[in-house]
Amino acid sequence: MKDVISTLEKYLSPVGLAKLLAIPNSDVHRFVAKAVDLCEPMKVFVCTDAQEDIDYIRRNAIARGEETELAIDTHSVHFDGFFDQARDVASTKYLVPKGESLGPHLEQRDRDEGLAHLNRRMKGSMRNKKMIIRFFCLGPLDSEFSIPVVQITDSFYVAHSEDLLYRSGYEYFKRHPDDKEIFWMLHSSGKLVQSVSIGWQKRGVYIDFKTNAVYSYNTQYAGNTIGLKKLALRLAIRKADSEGWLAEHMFLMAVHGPSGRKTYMTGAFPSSCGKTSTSMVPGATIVGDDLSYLRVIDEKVRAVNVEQGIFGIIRSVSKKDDPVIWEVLNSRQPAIFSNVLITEEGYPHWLEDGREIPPRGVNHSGPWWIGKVDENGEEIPLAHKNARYTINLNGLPNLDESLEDPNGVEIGGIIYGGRDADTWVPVTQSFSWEHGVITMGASLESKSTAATLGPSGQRMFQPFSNLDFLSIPLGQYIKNHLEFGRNVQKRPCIFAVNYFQQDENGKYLTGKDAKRIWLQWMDLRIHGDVKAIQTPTGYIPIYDDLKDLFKKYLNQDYSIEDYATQFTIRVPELLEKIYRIEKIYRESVSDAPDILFTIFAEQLARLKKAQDQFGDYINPAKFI
Ligand code: OXD
Ligand code: MN
Repeated sequence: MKDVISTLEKYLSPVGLAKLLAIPNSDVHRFVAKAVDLCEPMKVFVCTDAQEDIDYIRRNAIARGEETELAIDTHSVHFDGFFDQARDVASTKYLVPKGESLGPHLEQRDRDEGLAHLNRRMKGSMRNKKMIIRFFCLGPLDSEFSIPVVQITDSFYVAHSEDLLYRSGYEYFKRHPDDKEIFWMLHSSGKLVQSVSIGWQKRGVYIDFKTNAVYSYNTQYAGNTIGLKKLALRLAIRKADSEGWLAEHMFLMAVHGPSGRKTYMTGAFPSSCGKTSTSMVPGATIVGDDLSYLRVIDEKVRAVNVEQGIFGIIRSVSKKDDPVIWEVLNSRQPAIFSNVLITEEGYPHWLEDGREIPPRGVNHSGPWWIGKVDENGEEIPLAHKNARYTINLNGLPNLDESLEDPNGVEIGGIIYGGRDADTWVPVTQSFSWEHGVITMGASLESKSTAATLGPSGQRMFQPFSNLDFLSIPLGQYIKNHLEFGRNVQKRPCIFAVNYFQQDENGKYLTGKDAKRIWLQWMDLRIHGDVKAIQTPTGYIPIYDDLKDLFKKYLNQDYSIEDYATQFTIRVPELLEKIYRIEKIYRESVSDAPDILFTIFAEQLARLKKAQDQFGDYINPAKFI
């Protein structure tokens, strides 16, 4: 590349160049110069934090057909290609220098080969397009948690989504000229037909952790393209590893307990396992639904929401089960719907929304009608299972006041959960920090969902709900968790939840509204307000406490029979789980800490002892 400024002058207008050079950081200029030199855009738009620039992005997303305005004029819809509907984990790879490895669980490619491949894919890829340059900040502005990000994309939909999801950072960049710790994102949609990326067979995402840069091409699906979401998470995990904090796939919310007390909790569940609906439960306040950074500050665990919006799964959002989200999605609050069905009247519909199915409309397959089939003769549902909505958190009636607090909030509880039909009870508290990290976080399993490409419904190893995004060896990541809790005065309590227990006919054993009760119980436990039953796998609630909570918060009579079924300790399944997980750690995690095997052995011994005494399926009353 020739000189940075002359390259920029070749591609940027005088106005764009002035906006860019107002950021006094030569690393920023160099990254943009490299990007224009590689992608050769027809035009470049530098987006500041000014409202007129932000309006320009949305207007263009619509004018260029990446989005279509809906009946409610603040709403729009975006469609991704038929085969570009989820995160492509297999094609998301770390660029690893020769001689290094991130272990068998992470997709990786030789860095030199990968960079050469990227250059081939991206060279000239924006020749007839406009490139957008945006500046953001992950975490609240001007805080210990802040990470500045430059995002370059040729998709106005991506840039518009980021407006709803992240904190604008142009002025932040101007205020911090010497910042060296920037994340760099470059996305190119590739060939478009009717504004939809069609090159999915050659799509890819490369993470170059040596330079904190991520490159994504031939895809539009937000999980593969919105650099600030899961792509930045991968870089943040490495940064956190080297700086002694945690970057997690966790919601952040406040449970409101007795006498107006608020207890902040984070929760890690894999995608499409209830993070958003948990953080939005009636009676609670939300800080974030997907990504949190956790730091020890003054010997307390404090956390922030990395984001400022929600890219939520819309399937099964209904007026009855999700009244808060429903209300927001039917209001004039700005929203982008993706891969839903749009009726002739311009309203969005989605799977399991509790309404009558419209006979026809438009969805990710084009015009749609009941009974439409794909090329294999399979019926196309009215909307994709992974259809989404994108909204900003500001304006939510249940938004917690701490969203922009630069110091974050103090965490009282950490929750792990997944789609588990037959093993865990609805809620358990760990015996200790280490017990929680190992038997709940590191042992998490969940059925795969439509949020990632590939078959759904298969039991998967999902440690900390973060395996898809890990960028350091798993053993090291576990050691970081263990260490993190060691420097804390009052460690957060660790809990495991399971919303997905099923009976032998596949019927769910708990109602969707019950998650509120498990949260209220956790609040009581964190503050030492109730006792619990000690089982081989942790502490579980006493029936009378749950009975009171069901009455108080849901006005429901919780029966002792339901309690007994839900909280039965299923010893064979629990033993099987330990064998499965231990095998994975023994065979494929060479850096697993020894304490992990000790804690597994202790749990195994407790379960076997209980089995000898009470049998395979143990009524919780036996442990009193
Ligand atoms: C998400 C995901 O979109 O995890 O949050 O897939
Ligand atoms: Mn997620």
